Amino acid sequence: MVSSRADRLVKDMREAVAIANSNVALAKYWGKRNENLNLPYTGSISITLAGLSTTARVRFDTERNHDHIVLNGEQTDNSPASVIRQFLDHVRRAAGEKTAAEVEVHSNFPVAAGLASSASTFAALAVAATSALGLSLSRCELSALARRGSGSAARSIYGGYAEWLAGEADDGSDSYAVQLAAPQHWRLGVVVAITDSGRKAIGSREGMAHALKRSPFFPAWLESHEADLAAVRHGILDRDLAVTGQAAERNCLKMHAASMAASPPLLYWKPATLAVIHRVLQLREEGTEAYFTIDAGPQVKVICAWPVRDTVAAAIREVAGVQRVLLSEPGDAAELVECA
Ligand code: 2P0
Repeated sequence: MVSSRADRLVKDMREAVAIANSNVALAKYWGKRNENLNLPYTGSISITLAGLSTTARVRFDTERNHDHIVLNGEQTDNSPASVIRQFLDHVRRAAGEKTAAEVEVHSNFPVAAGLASSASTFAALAVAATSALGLSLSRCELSALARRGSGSAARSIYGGYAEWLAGEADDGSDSYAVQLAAPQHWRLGVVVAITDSGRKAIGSREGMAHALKRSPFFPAWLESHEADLAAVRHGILDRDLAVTGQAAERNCLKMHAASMAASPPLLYWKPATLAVIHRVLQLREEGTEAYFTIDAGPQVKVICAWPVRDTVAAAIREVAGVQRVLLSEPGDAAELVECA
C-alpha cells in the first residue's frame, strides 16, 4: 500500500517541545567517578530556578540524513552540539530508532556563564526527545537520561528542591535525582547577580576534571561533602534558612577553594563576585538574613526569605561591577509543551 503525503507527515515527523528550568546547587556536584556516564563522586542538592528556562524543540524526520542543531539561534557543529548528538543517540537507542533529528534550543538567560544552562537544556531535551519518539519514562528514568547529557540536568527534571543521588553502581543505574520538596514547600527568594555575562573560559566539565587531577585539596572537598549535603537536606526539609544557607556557603567556598588550589589555578571569580560576597555578609550584620553560593562562573546567587527579596536585590544591584540582577524562586519541573 502506498501511503499519501499527509500520512507520511504524521508518521515520519514526530515532534515535541519541552521547557525546563535551570537550577542552583546548594550542595554541589564537582568531580566525576565516571566521565563517560556522568557519574558523580558526591550527591548534590539544588533549587530549580523559576524563570531561568530553556525551551527545546526536537523533530525526528526520516528525510534528514544528519542531526541539525540550532543553539540559541545559531546553527552549530561545535562541542555543545556534539554532546547533544550523543545525547540523541542514547534516546534513539532506547527507542530502537535511527532517524535523524532537527533540534532547536533556546535559553532565556546568559548561557555558558555559570547559570547552569546545560542543566535546563538537557532536562528539556530529555522530555522533548523521548516524547517525540513515544517513550513513556518515569521522572527517575528521565532524570537518569538527562544526566547523560549533563550531570546537573538530572536535577532540573524536578520542580522545587531536588537531590541527585550519587549512586554506587558502575553502570549508573542508581544515579538519578529525586524530588526533595515541591516549590510550595518553601518559597525562598533567589537573587542572581550577573557580574559578567560572557562565556567562561573553562567549562564545568573541564574544570571539575582539572580540579580532580590537579588540586591537593580535592580529597578534602570529597571527604567533607557528606556533612554539607546532610545539613542542606535537613535545612530544606525544616525550612531553616540559617542551616541551609551556612551549609551552602561552606560547600561553595570549599568547591572554589579546591579549584583555586589546582595547578594551574582555576579561578571563576571576578572582582564583583567577591564584592557581592562581602555585601551579603554585611547584609547579615545589618539584620537581613541572606546567603551566597557560586557555581562554575562569576555570578553569585543569593538565597533569602521571600519577604526580604526586594531588599536583598536592591542592595546587590548597587554593588560595583554587578551588571544585572535577576529575581527567581523555586520553580516548576521540566514539562512537555506540545507533542505532535
Ligand atoms: C552543580 N556545577 O552542582 C555544580 C556546581 C557547577 C558548579 O553541575 O560535565 O554542566 O555536563 O556533567 O552539569 C555544572 O556541571 O557538568 C555543575 P557536566 P555540568 O550545579
